[in-house]
Amino acid sequence: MHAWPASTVPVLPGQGRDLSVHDTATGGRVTLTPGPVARLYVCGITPYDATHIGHAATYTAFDLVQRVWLDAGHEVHYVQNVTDVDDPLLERAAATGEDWRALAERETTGFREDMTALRVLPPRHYLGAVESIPLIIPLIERLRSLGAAYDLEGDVYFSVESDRHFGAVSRLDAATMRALSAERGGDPDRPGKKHPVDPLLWRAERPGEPAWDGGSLGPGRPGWHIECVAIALEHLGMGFDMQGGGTDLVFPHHEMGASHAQVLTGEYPYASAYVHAGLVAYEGEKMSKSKGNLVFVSRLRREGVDPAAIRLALLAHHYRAEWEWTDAVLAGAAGRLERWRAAVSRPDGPAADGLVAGVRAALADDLDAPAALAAVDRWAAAQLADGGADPGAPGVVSRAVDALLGVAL
Ligand code: 5CA
Ligand code: ZN
Repeated sequence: MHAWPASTVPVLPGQGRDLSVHDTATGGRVTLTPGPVARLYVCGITPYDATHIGHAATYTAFDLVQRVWLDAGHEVHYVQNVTDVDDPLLERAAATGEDWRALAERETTGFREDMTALRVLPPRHYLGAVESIPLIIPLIERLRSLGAAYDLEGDVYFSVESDRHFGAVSRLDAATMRALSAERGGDPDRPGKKHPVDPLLWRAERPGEPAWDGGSLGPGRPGWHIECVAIALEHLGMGFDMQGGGTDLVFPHHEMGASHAQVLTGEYPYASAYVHAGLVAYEGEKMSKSKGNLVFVSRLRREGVDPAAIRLALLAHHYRAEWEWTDAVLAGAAGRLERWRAAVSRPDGPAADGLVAGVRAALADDLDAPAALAAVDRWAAAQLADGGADPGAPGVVSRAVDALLGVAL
């Protein structure tokens, strides 16, 4: 699968710092020290509907990770998947009578366009579940041969008890795991399972559902967690720097992914940090496809909203916050964009060295985008009030805002 085009990233004078982030697995801060190559896996969309502001917020948060690492002198190997076959996609296609492949292709195309408009830098490898099936099957066969997988009426399950580190990502109690499993695609009440939260690795063919030849697994389709593991292990390898997604992926998805990989490789941990973005709400509830309270990026763009204003509206909230999208949030961002553009369009300005250092420090400190915006606000306010004598300053500010925040002024 192809990703989307990258906007150019200006190189700034000096060098950024190493990134410190809140890690879900430890519940505290970790400062990541990637080698020359920083390795990032961010879970991609399930393409059955258009990109909403919640998705955009999550991918913009991890875009900051890529930008901070680039600025710190790393090469970034960023991998993302597209869950282009899974229950919600098949259910939506069945409900509307559309071919599931056509639906997935259309929504993935829309996602690429939205990401391009928001200047989210693309992953280096962008892979669909369907095209990754040849990678997935041998992993499931290996889990079986290790005694970590078992068959149930033709389906194949992963045994969570096979991983002695199981639970280390989410650190949740058994009752909460069970409840979240039921809510998020699992089947804790299915009779015959070894453990209620054991997830599917391979779902045997059902009438009317797509299926692939699984070799010794029989015809069927892959489970959700093993999809991301197969793609991450193939393109990043074990022990990569960061696994990212929204908080709804902590359990079961990232917990199961870590366990699958740890059992497969005998190594620990799967990722150095598990980083999760807070869920964005609209009209009082978490924005979700199932609730239907969605604000689509494509709709805002069609209405003439500048994607840079959408991006600034997202960046005005810390990625871990759970915040609500409102018209006022967007209006505030549009006003800020206008002030910043006016400020950098003047020929001279106040010295900008402090601003570059301030934005760098804010982002390295658990991606504190609101603090980074405040640093730019201060420079813009001084520029608009009193101006300054440094002829290079507006250009430096403009390049820093572009490189580190992804906003073209
Ligand atoms: N395909 C899987 C991951 S492998 C999936 O969760 N797809 S998704 O389309 O449902 O979500 C894509 C990303 O957007 C996930 O990281 C998810 O946590 C995030 N996301 C979904 N809803 C919101 C929201 N309201 N606010 C912030 N992020 C969200
Ligand atoms: Zn995933």
